[in-house]
Amino acid sequence: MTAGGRATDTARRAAELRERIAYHDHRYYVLDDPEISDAEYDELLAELQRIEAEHPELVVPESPTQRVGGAPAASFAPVRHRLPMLSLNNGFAEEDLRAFDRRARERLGREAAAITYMAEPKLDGLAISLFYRDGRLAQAATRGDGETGEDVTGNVRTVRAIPLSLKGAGWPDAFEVRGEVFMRRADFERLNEGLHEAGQRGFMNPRNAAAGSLRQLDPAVTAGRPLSFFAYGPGWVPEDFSLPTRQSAVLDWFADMGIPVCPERSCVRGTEGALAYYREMAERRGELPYDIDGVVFKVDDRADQQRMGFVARAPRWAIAYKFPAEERTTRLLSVDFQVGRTGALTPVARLEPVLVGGVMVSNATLHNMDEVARKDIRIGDRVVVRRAGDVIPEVVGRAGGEREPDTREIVLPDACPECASAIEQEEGKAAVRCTGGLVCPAQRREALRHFVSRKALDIEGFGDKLIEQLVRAGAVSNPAELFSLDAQRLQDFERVGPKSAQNLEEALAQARETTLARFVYALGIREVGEVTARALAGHFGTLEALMQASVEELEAIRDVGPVVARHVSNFFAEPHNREVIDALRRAGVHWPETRPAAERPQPLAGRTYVLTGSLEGMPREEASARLQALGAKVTGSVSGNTTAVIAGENPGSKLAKAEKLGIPVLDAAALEELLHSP
Ligand code: D41
Repeated sequence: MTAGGRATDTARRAAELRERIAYHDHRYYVLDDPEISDAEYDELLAELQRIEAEHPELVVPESPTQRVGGAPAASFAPVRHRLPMLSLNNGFAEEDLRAFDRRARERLGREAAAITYMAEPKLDGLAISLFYRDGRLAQAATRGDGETGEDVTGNVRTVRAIPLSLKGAGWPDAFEVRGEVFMRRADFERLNEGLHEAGQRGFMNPRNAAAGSLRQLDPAVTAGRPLSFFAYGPGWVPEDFSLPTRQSAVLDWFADMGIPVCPERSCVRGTEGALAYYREMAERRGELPYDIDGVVFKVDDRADQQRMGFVARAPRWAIAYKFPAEERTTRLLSVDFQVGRTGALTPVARLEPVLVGGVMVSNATLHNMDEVARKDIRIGDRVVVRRAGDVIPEVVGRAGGEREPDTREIVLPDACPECASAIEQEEGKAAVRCTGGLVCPAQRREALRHFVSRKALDIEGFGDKLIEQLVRAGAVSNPAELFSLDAQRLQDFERVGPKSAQNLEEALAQARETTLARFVYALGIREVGEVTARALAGHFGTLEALMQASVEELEAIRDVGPVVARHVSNFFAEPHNREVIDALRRAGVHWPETRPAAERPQPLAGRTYVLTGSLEGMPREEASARLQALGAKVTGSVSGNTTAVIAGENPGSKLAKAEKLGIPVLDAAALEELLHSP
């Protein structure tokens, strides 16, 4: 045989090995039905490695040998998602599912007919976006806040369950797949065993293991972590590419390309079909090779999905029906009172450690003293502890049976346990508060933790331990003072080396550029969460306008009730708060300004709508005029700049275009809402 012929044979063998390895990855990670042992798999991989070592020209980027992990990164680069990664609305009871189905039928005008849903287990992992270009994995990003995630391509390339190149042909030049990265229970247990043997701490549960492994800065570490992946839906696809018309068919198409999808997926009809699926999964939950925390139902027809659109970051056409939270019984050893950001004292139960839903629980909230009284809980009692997903474990109540003889009453302290200030109880309110305000180190600490948190100013590196030290040392007593810290000063603190001090200084520098919504949220005004903060920022446009707003003006904003309006107004009336805000601005914290509301009575400014089909109860011309009066632009053709398409009866091609571009579609009812929102 000629030298050329041998080279060809070797190339052929390498290709065959790559194919066989991909096949076995699929059997293992998708079908949960391996045909060969780990040792046999390792032999295939070793042979391929040998060939590639001798013939480096045969190495291709999508070879399984290339899943070893590249160079460690200093940080993850932000990735802006081409289409936002939405979240799922949750249901917890049969009634929630029935209501979901009823609304879906109403919205689709099909009260009588059963809707087909695609059902699948809800994996307990983390959502990621995969971007394929020319059939090769080009980029992977975490979900992040849904708008912007982190580039974890290096890590994801090490995940054997995720194909580096797609099978078959006919895929678009570029497109995005979304799914969940998770860890199977057996893999998790094996990983923990290995970590323990190496004298390292294991992970609490498979979810933490998956999240911790994916967010490793060193891909070589991720390469040693047995992560799995199932795709749950499409992301961005090119304008001129037609996806299959059904959700279930999209997933079948993914499977054809070698992208793992959950084999438990199934189409069901109506509420009854959905409930039967839920019950079946609840029963089989323990047999599945991975943890699930519920099931997800999605309207299967994608045109129907488009018609239904979404509200506040979650599609109207999907629901996660969660399994009931896990509960265990244990003993209440003692109760401490924790002071929160707003001074509220929360009774925290110290418990005899107990495993609840895979997590060791030794602390749980008792919420407030009214709840303690209502549940008649005493120290020494046996209590029921519940943990659901990521929420803080809570004491649900006293366990059944006779009360032990030696229990003690839970008593509220007469002063703040952190600063000894007086405590007060607002009339008619359960919450008890420390009156120390920002004199109280606990409140300072919590205010700072909130200020630097991800949804606030997102200042990386300021962990609980560092904040605690900063407050104790008197280095920082309010958020503005954070900005007077430099690398030099930060090195004075424990566990802050020169490198991390430099990183902290850079994080502070970056955080100075923010948005008004984040800034308002970061202030930590009582009951102002990110959604309210966004509403306030959007409505007023400038901080000055917001600070001057009257309670009446605030109350008039949608989603702002009288209580929140008062908290906002009180917050800005407080001289100390105004001083901190001034100091923050002097420290260089800034955001893009928009014009104040008074000059901008146009709440829909900057939005572009396209009308199509005949709208119930309103001629299209009228709809157009009213939208424009509120500042919106109304155009005739759908493009990337279109905010939403408003579709009535017999919509036509504009609807299809919107669907391709992933542009939200509103119906007549949603238009009404839009016209009446402030
Ligand atoms: O299994 C899951 N965890 C899962 C998550 C799933 N099966 N389907 C999902 N579908 C969506 C929509 C409907 C928004 C496309 C999801 C998620 N979202 C999701 N996961 C994390 C945030 C959102």
